[in-house]
Amino acid sequence: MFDETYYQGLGLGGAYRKIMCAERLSEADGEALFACPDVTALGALAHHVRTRMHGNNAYYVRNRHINYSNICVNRCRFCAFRREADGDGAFMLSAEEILARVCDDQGVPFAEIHVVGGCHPELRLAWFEELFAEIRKARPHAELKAFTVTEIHNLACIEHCSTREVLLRLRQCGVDMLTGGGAEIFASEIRKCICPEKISGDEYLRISGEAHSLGIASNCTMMFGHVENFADRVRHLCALREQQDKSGGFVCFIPLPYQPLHNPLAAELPGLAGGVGAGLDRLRTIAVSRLMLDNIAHLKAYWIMLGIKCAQAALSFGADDLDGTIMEEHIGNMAGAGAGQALSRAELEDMIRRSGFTPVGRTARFATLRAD
Ligand code: V47
Repeated sequence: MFDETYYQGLGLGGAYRKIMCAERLSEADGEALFACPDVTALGALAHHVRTRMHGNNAYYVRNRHINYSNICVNRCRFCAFRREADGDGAFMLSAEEILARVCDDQGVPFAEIHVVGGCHPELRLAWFEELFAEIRKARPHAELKAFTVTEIHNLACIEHCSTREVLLRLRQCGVDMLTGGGAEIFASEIRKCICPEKISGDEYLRISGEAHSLGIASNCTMMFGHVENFADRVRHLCALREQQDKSGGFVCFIPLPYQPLHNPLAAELPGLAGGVGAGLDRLRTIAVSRLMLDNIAHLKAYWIMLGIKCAQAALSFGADDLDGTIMEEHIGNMAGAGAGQALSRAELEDMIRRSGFTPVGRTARFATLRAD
């Protein structure tokens, strides 16, 4: 068993004492945790914290992902999904096709509808307003999670208005929350390398805070395992924590392991991601994230990008959520994530039970649902 002496021997005595007293960890603590060679010792600490927060519960959601288009003006170098408007494989769903997906639920409405695409050069906000109003009409009880803050910024540019105005209009037509994508790694020198045209980390945080101030919740992410180092990850986590202190609307943090297929970043930097130790790096990152993010309630083990076995293990390394049924996923799958596109509710519950946890259904904003 791991006791205080064991953590002292690892140089983590200070962090151990803070964690046991539920005190905030410093940036230096975060770096020391990442440097720890014993991933199971980190996992034990993260599991202690996750159990203190959520008991034995592990959450999942009956959800439907919808990617309305892959046409995107940003040319992020890690992205296998995006296309130029006239490029091979570019697509744009019609409102009818989107509504058909929302309603394709075998009579049991999805608890969450998750809608994202690229930063389309022309699509107007009015098109989405009409679409979201239709979705609301068709499935009034589903929670609607739409857009990354990057898309919010893009819509503001197209409409020549402020991001606040875009958010107000989306709130008006029934958007409950924003998705967490687009954060990548906040450090500007990393963004210059992996997503030079995307909004800055400061802008990601500013728009998230603005949404929170309007009562629109959001998730947040970190894409890791590419050109960043541990210090970059710790600073990213601390920036999210600082924003959460100010605006309080982040519901869930999602660590996204970089998928290296069919995107230029890996082609230019061979040896990236997926190599020896990648699985342990995922578990280590999940554990340290749980320990650093003391003010964000939930941590999602996104099975699409982690893989099913790693997502199950992650529940014992600090994660309390598996995401959901998904039904259709392109962003991870096109970049080589091989876990598949959909899981049934029974499969998710089975995964959770076999990992030693109690499955609890939830909505997008983590309102828990009665078992039936
Ligand atoms: O914004 C893109 C990332 C995000 C790759 O909010 C990649 O509940 C790894 O944000 N390797 C989309 N990551 C996914 C996302 C998400 C997923 C599930 C739930 C929620 C939520 C959000 O994936 C993108 C980008 O940050 N991404 N390409 C890649 N090759």
